[in-house]
Amino acid sequence: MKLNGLIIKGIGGFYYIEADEDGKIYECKARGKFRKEKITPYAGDRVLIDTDVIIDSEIENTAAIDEIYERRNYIIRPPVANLDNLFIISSVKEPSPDTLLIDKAAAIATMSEITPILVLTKTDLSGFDEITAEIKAIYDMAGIKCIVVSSVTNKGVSEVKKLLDGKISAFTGNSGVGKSTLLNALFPDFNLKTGETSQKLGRGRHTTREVELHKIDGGYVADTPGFSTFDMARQGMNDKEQLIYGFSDFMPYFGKCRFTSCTHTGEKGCAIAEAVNNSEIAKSRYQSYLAMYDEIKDIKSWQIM
Ligand SMILES: Nc1nc2c(ncn2[C@@H]2O[C@H](COP(=O)(O)OP(=O)(O)OP(=O)(O)O)[C@@H](O)[C@H]2O)c(=O)[nH]1
Ligand SMILES: [Mg+2]
Ligand SMILES: [Zn+2]
Repeated sequence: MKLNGLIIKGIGGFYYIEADEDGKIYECKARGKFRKEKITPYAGDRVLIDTDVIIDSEIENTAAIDEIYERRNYIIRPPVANLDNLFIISSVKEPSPDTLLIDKAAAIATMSEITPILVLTKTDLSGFDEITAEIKAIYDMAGIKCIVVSSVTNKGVSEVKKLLDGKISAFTGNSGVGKSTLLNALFPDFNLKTGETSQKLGRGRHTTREVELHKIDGGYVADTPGFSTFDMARQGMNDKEQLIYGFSDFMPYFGKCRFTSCTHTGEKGCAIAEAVNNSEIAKSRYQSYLAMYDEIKDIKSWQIM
């Protein structure tokens, strides 16, 4: 029997697919043709499965993935397809917020037509009100929604929940920022494993091991493993001319520079640099653009995957 479904998670070459027709979870293998075509099935992919294929006689519902339907969008790290929202989770402490990292993730989302939403966690910890306000001001100005939360006091949690309902979303961010903890605060039934942050490293220890979509009110939300570094080549972003489209707050000034060839990296008469000087664009956003431009410019072809 052929069924349509959604990939919930993939581990070690096995994929778990929720079928539309019966809501059951099927354990699947992908057909060899995908490997030949270098297509990796992602969580969030819509697929056609063949339930007559038995991959393990010990397991009740098994199938093979026959077809992966065209993706609306996808990101490479974390590997997820067909997202509405990318929640960029950043903690005020352990690890400390990093605007370059936030801007990289926001740019990847924006370029893929996924809505980036910033969530500042651990704001119950004392002594971080100033940094919280500072970061919120940057993203309010950039037109990126910023929600201040605490999974301990539940502050802001219902605001996050409202944005999740009816949508497909993924949580991303450094290891230890509190992605799984926040998901547990939102949906106690998930019972996700959470970790301790290491005092020595000031960050988490990669407690979440794989991307998994969880069913919620009319939608899905994916917990993902944290990362410790975030480089542009690995995100498949290697075209410096395209980078500007990752910064929606720069768009009102785009095309208004003196030179049409302006790369906005210090040329005379750059409308974007001028907007930064006039405090119409946040300085840290522009600094991130420059750092990312520099990083992409130096990507060698062997780094592109
Ligand atoms: N005080 C405080 N601690 C928090 C909060 N959210 C998370 N933590 C703590 O931060 C640590 C890491 O939380 P996790 O939820 O495991 O972090 P994660 O982002 O899922 O990490 P990975 O799965 O490794 O990517 C745990 O010790 C949590 O208790 C919060 O809002 N306030
Ligand atoms: Mg986790
Ligand atoms: Zn310019």
